[in-house]
Amino acid sequence: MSTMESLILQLHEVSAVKFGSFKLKSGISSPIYIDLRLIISYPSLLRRISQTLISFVSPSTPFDLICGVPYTALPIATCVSLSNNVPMVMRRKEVKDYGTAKAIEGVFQSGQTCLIVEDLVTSGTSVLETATPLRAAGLNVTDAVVLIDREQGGKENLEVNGIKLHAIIKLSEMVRVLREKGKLDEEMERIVMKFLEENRKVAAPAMEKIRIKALKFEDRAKLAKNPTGKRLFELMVKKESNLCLAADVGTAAELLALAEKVGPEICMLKTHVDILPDFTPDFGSKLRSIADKYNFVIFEDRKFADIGNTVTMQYEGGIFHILDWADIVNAHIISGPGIVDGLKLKGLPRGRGLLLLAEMSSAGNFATGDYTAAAVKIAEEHSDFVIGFISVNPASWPGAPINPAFIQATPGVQKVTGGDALGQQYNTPYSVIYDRGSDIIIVGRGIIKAADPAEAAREYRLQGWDAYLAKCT
Ligand code: 5BU
Repeated sequence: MSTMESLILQLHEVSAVKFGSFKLKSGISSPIYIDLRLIISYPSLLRRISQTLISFVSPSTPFDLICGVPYTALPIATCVSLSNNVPMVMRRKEVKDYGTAKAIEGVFQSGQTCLIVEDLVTSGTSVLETATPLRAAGLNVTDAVVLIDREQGGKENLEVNGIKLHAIIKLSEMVRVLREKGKLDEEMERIVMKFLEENRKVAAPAMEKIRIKALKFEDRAKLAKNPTGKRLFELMVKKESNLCLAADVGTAAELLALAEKVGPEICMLKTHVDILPDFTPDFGSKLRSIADKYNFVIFEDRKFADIGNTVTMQYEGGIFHILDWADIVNAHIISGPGIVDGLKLKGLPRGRGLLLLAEMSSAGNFATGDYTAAAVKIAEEHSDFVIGFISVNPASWPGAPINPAFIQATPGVQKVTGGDALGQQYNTPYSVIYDRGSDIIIVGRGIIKAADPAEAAREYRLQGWDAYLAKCT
C-alpha cells in the first residue's frame, strides 16, 4: 500500500472524512464531509501529515519561513516548523487596534520567501487571505502546500494570483482509494463523484480582489533600505502630502519661484533640467535651499537609458551635475541591470535613490508585462539603491501588492480623466492612489496651468492624501 493510500485510510479511520448527508456552511447539502480540526487529537497522524506535506514541496521550491492558514493549519505548520527547523510566522485573523497592531506575528525580513501551509483548499480564498497580508508585509509568497484539494477551482484561482498550489491528496483520488479499500459502496461513490463534478462546475468563481488595509507610510519607512526612500516616506507623513509637482515651466527663474509657492504642499519636486534655457551652475544649490526650507525631495526626471559606464558620467558630469543636487533620479531598464550598477556607484555613497521606469503613462508605450516584471526583479536585487518605481497600475502587477519598501510614483494625473494631443493619458488622484495602488501622484499641467498654482497644489494634495487615508482604513 502506498503512503498516500495509508494516509487516506487513517484519515477515514479517525472520521476526518465522512460520508452521508451534511449541510455545508454555504447551505448546500453534501454527501462528503471533511473535518481536519480533529487531527490534533492524534499526534502520530499530525506528525505524519506534516512530514508528508513538507516532503511534497520539492527542493527546487526554497523558502525561509512558513505560515499556516488560521486556524486548522496552525498546528500542522507548527509541526513542520519543529521537525524541519524552519521559522514560522503567524497571520492574525483579527488585527488588534491596540499595542503593536501587527497583522503578521513573528520575526522576518522583507524579501524573504514564505511557504503557506493549509489543510483543505476549496476555492483558494483562505490561502489568498493569508497571502495578501504576508505580501503586504514585504514577504514573497509563491507556493502553498495543502493536504486536501477539493478540486473546486482553488488551484486555478491561486495560479492567477501568482501562487503555485502543491496538493497532497485530491478529493476524487481519496474517494477512489476509499472505494477500492471497501470503505464506501458503489452507490455512495457515484453520489459523491456526481456531487464533486457538479460543484466543480459551479465553483471556481472569478477570484474577487480581497481588499486589505494598505500599510501606512510610517511603517513602510521602517522597511526602506535606502536613506532617501526612508526620508521620503517620513516627510510624506509629516507633511500629509503624497503630491509631486512636475515643474515643467519655461525658465529656471520661474521654476524657483514656483517651488517657493507650492513648497508647503508637496513631498517631491520633479524637474526636467534640460528644458531650462537660463540654467546656471548655482541652480542646484538654489533649489536645494528651497527644498530644505519646505522639506521636500528633488527628483530629476532624467530617464537614464544608456550602459552603466556612460550613465555614471551623465549622472555626475556635464553641465548639470545632477548628482550634486537631485535626491532622486530615474532610469529605464532597457539596457539591462548594468545601468543600476552604474548609477549606484555614484549615487549610493551620496545617499541618493533611484526610481525604475516600470510603466509609463503615454499611450502605446512598451513598458508592460514582462518588461514591468523585469523592473521589479532588478529593483529587488538592488533594494539598497532602488527606492521604487514610476508606475501606472501597480495593483495589477503579478504578485501584487509588491514589496511595500518600494514607493510607487505615478505621472499622468489630473482632476478629470483624459489626455493631451501628444499621447499623455490622465487618471484622477483617487483612481491612481486607491484603485491602482500607487503612492505618489505626479502632477504637472494640472497645477502649473491653473490660475492659482498654490491653491491647485493644495487641492491635489488633499485629494491624494484622502485617497491614501481611505486605503489605510
Ligand atoms: P503633466 O503636465 O501632468 O502631463 O506632466 C507629467 C510629467 O510627468 C512630465 O514631466 C512628464 O515628462 C512626466 N512623465 C510622464 O508624464 N509620463 C511618464 O510615464 C513618465 C514621466 Br516616466
